[in-house]
Amino acid sequence: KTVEKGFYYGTFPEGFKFGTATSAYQIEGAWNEDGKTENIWDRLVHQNSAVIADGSNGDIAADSYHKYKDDVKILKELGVEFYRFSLSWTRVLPKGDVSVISTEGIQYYNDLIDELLANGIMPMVTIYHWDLPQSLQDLGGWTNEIMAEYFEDFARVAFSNFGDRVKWWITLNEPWVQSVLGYDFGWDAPRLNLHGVGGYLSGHTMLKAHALAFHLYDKEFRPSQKGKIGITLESFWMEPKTSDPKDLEAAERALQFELGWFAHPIFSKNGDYPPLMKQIIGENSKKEGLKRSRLPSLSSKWIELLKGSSDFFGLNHYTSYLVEADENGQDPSWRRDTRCKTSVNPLWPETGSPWLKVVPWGFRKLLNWIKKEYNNPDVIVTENGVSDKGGLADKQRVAYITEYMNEMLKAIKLDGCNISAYTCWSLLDNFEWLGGYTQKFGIYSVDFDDPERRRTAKESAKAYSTIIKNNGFLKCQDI
Ligand code: PNW
Repeated sequence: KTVEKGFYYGTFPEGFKFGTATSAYQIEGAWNEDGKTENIWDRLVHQNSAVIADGSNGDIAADSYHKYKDDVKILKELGVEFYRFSLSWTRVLPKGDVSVISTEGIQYYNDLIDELLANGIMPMVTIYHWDLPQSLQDLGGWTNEIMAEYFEDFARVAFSNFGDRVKWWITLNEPWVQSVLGYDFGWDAPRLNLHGVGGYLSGHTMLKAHALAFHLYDKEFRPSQKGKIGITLESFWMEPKTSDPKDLEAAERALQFELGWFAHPIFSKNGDYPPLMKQIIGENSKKEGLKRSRLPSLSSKWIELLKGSSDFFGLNHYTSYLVEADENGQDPSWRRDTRCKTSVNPLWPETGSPWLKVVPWGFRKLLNWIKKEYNNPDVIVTENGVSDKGGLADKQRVAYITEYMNEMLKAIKLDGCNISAYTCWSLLDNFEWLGGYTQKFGIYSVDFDDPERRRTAKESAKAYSTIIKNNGFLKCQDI
């Protein structure tokens, strides 16, 4: 029997790849060293430390700027095939634009990439993971469409300096989080509460930025460098709260407003924003007496540029929500436009992050939704993981990784989903944005009181290592 008590015993398809991930601001530190200048997170933590759970910042973080060799050592020990990290924009381009290219910044990433390759680990590079140069934020940040071109310029610097060795590129990490949490809710940097408008403008620019970088790579770099390039989107699974058709529709709406917003223009057959979003935001805008929709429209030129502009579907997934139809949120706002209320089942186990409950089966449902909605694209899971409050005996993380990976295996073997890689978030305990250092996501702990920032394997690192070694779940394995 392959499935026993809901657990699938078996292995991942041949060639399936395992990795782990971090992002620049969360681990590098050295915030103002060697010419690096201020980005939007530097600005937020220095000006408004009260909004960070422990008043902390990423000034030193895990100090990976100096300790990258330690990072590669543990990656090797883990046995992962690839490492996903991101580039710090202001470390490479201190002015935000290409008038100055930092030799030290380029050197740092060259050293890291070379160290990885020397140890047989493939680099997977995210060009942008939320740390916009403050100088560009001063021009309006992602609400200003010109940002798409600044991003394209930055991407060109990345491809031409690192593309001889980097064969796996991710343009943007989670444009939904950057747009909604950064420009609509007013939580994350740049912490603008431009509800109902700013998030959609930001998302619009981020989509264009992605398309420009994709086509730049495709035309000018792919022929010689022969790598892959895609985008990473995040999504909760949205489970209808009841079987009332109203709640079924609400759950579908919630998925379209989070994942569909960015996935539909890129991965659907017709392209453009999801019809549901266009219709609802258009109607709401009209009711509000506006002359045009708060959701900008994509011209046919951009619809064509966006369609199919990703070699793979990068997916970050952590948890699920229960969804019911409701009118709530500030008027106007992204939340209100969704006409949904989200909640959780009190039986879902809690973790170190208030928004994250353990719901492994939601992962399989989400993977199946993507398969159906976007014609079974090649999915690369670019993040999945869980937080706790710390400690090396992280039993909950071992269970989380095991169960989520098992649901992913079922999606592959039983449902025919196309999934070719899995990335565990995160390699290290790090600066968890507004959560500071109070929410630990690492499979390695970092001693933040130790100037050496010593890294120590947690039980989950060993468990993940075993899954990788076995390429899945063997019957005899003690789980
Ligand atoms: C990811 N949410 O984002 C990020 O890519 C990582 O940088 C981060 O450390 C990790 O998750 C853990 O939080 C998310 O509240 C953050 O909806 C928050 C949400 C979703 C994704």
